[in-house]
Amino acid sequence: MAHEELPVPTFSSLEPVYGEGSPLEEAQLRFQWIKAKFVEVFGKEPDVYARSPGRVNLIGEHIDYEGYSVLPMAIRQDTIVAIRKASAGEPKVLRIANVNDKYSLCTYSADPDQEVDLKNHKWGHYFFCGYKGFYEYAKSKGLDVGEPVGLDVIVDGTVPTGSGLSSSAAFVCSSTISIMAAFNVNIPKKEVAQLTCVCERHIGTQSGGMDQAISVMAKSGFAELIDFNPIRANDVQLPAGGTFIIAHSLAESQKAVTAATNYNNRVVECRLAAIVLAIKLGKNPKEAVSEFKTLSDVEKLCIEFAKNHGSTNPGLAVKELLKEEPYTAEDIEGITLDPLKSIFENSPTSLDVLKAAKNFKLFQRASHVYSEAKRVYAFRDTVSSDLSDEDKLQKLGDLMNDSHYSCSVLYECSCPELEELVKVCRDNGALGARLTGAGWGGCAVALVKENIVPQFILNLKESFYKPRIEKGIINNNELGLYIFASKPSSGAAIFTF
Ligand code: NG1
Ligand code: MG
Repeated sequence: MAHEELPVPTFSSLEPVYGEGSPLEEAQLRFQWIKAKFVEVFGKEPDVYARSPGRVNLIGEHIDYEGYSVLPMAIRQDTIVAIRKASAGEPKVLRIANVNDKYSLCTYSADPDQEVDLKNHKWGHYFFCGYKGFYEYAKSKGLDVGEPVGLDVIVDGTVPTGSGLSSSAAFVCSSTISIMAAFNVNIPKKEVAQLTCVCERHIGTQSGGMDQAISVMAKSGFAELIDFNPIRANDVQLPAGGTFIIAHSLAESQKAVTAATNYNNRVVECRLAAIVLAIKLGKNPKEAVSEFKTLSDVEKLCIEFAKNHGSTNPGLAVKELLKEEPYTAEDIEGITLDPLKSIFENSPTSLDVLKAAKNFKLFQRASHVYSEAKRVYAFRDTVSSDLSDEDKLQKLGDLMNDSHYSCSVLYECSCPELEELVKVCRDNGALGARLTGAGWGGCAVALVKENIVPQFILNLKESFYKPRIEKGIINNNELGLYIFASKPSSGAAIFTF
């Protein structure tokens, strides 16, 4: 059976996930600590634990929400949620605590229908998203999970936040999976991936499904090509001799806070590009608005257009039919014959985007999406080609560099710190380097030949991090959190012990 059809695995020991030796010892200590903290805060032991990892996206940025495949791998850093389901007589309250005292206790009533209070951002909101997702799923499937009851929860996350490594999805997925385990609900991983993607949107970002899909479906030793509609994970064995290094730009990307001008803005621009292309390609405006939600929806029409011009590249339609200058709202309304507000009337977060936006760069965003979608397949095809490992690595590096250029120049989701970091990586021998995740801060990922990894890390410390240590931005002893090599780690798991 395809592994996405299987349920999230349940283990009674840590070895299957954390392996042997020091990672295992570290994990054992961590779980003991979580349990002790749980008893200290709630006076009882947890029923069950769930873990879900962060991820690094190797290629395919800002295209998951447009329906295109992406190619991430899970990292070892993860979020663990320990949970106890209260009995019917106990207060119907969710109490969410953290092993890190920096995060104070969050409480919510157990009513899953209440909205997430977006005006008051709290770290516990991510758990509550997962909680809502569980009940929404149960309702949609007609599952009887009983009346809501109280839940006691302790969270321990090691994925750095605001880094483009998906601490949010690690948290939402481990939350949802812990709740499912506490309620004895067992469903295929692809359904967990789908429902966690939808429920994380309660936080106010119109995310695609990459992060949740890889967090739930990852397999140790493999990157995954993730397809959407339906969600599928295809194993990708990376060539020998190369290592992915993750390095933080030290600019924090607060996606939930900047959504209207950054992330959601791009989702809206892509939607508008799809509508305008559909109209230019002969659809009437009403039909274009109702049927063309993403650039992948309009791809077929673009390819037909391209074929009439001797090409198969949907990017040709973008080049010929969209103007390079930014569109004003009036420009677009002249094409859609409908006010933009009415197109997005059911999406409050999109209306926020319209309020904040001066204009819309449809040409640039669509050019990025179609070219990035092609690079993902080129990456996959390179990996499975009969080139030598050396040549494969070189080609993968080139694709990563092209992806970064497109993110930076066409999608404009980079920032000065990331630009500097990517350049430092390349100057120090990386075969390729690019921003990873949403961007506007966070991490870069660099592909480096295995034999130069220690020297590469030393050089980055010297040229990128040392000046920042001197300025007091980070401490020397925290450096390991900001630059590290990563191997493809395994996906979500449930632990009972
Ligand atoms: P990060 O970098 O984890 O915030 C976000 C989205 C992804 C994807 C990437 C860009 C969420 C939960 N995740 O990831 O779906 O669109 O940006 O490729 O919003
Ligand atoms: Mg995130």
